[in-house]
Amino acid sequence: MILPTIPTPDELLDKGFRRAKKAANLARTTKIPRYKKAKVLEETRVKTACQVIRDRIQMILDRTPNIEELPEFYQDYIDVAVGVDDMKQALGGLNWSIGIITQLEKDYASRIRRSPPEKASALRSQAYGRIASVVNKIEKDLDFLDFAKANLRNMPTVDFDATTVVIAGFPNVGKSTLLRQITSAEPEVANYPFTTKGIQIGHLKRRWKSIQIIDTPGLLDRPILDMNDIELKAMVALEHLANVILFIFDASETCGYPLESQFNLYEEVKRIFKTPVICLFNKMDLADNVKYLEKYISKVEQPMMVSASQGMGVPEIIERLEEFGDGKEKIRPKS
Ligand SMILES: Nc1nc2c(ncn2[C@@H]2O[C@H](COP(=O)(O)OP(=O)(O)O)[C@@H](O)[C@H]2O)c(=O)[nH]1
Ligand SMILES: [Mg+2]
Repeated sequence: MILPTIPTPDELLDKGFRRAKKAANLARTTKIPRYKKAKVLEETRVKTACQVIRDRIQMILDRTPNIEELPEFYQDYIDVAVGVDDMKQALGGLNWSIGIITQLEKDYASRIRRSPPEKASALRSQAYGRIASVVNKIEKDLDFLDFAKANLRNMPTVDFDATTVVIAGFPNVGKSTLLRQITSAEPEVANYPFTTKGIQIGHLKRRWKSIQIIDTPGLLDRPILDMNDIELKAMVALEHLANVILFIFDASETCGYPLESQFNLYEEVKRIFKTPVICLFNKMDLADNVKYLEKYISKVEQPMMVSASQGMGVPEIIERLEEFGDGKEKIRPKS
């Protein structure tokens, strides 16, 4: 998501006052009766300063997407990354300042018009002081929006019409290998709050549907019970997106995690997500202790035996994925 560039209060004020001076200089060259001149010029300065500053703030509001109108996944994402309430408060602050500046413009324009010419300059200066004070009051809001802009850059580009598959499983079970095998192109890498590596999104186009596969290093690869609130929120965001979860076991245990622990993670994922889960037993080329493996295979529904690095079983996985619905069913307005 690209948010507009956010100025500092000083930049806003500089711009407003500089443009006001220019406008007054321009007005000076026009024909104005002598007795009116000082008042006209000061009024021009106040009005121009107010308009320029107000327009700049309005532009920020206009170019910031309305959070409530975004798909639920993005709302969750923004909430985890920067906080939706804080974001709304900052935008509210900007809105407030526009109202106050509009009021100041009206007040001081009419006061200058009604004042004796020798008082015009003092009134303009008073108006500038008030404008500066309003703009300085939104400093924390501007700061926050600048922080939000930095944090919401490189948000994952999600295709809300595609069947969305989220990959889970311990580190080194073969998630990245599988993602690359299923989707031909290099996966797109995007930021994801509270994962260090960023998420990978791969796309697969079939004749009649598109499938996107998301790998989230650091999020679905360790016991969920260890997670903090924010990590859990990041997981909920994924849940809103996923049509199906692909849980990957390393049948060979060469990843370093015994099947027992892998099975516990699988049970947690099943418990927390309401989304259907497909189980894959990967690295079948290395698995030799069939009896031992059988114990876990028999505990899951419709397991698939694959070898991601050899491409074995990959067409069958794609066929399974095609059975699932697509993103449209997942999008609902946030209650
Ligand atoms: N022998 C074998 N190795 C595999 C297979 N799938 C993945 N690997 C290897 O396992 C290691 C970890 O794979 P990776 O995809 O990075 O796992 P991730 O951490 O879950 O993303 C890499 O060295 C892969 O080459 C497989 O089916 N068979
Ligand atoms: Mg990986």
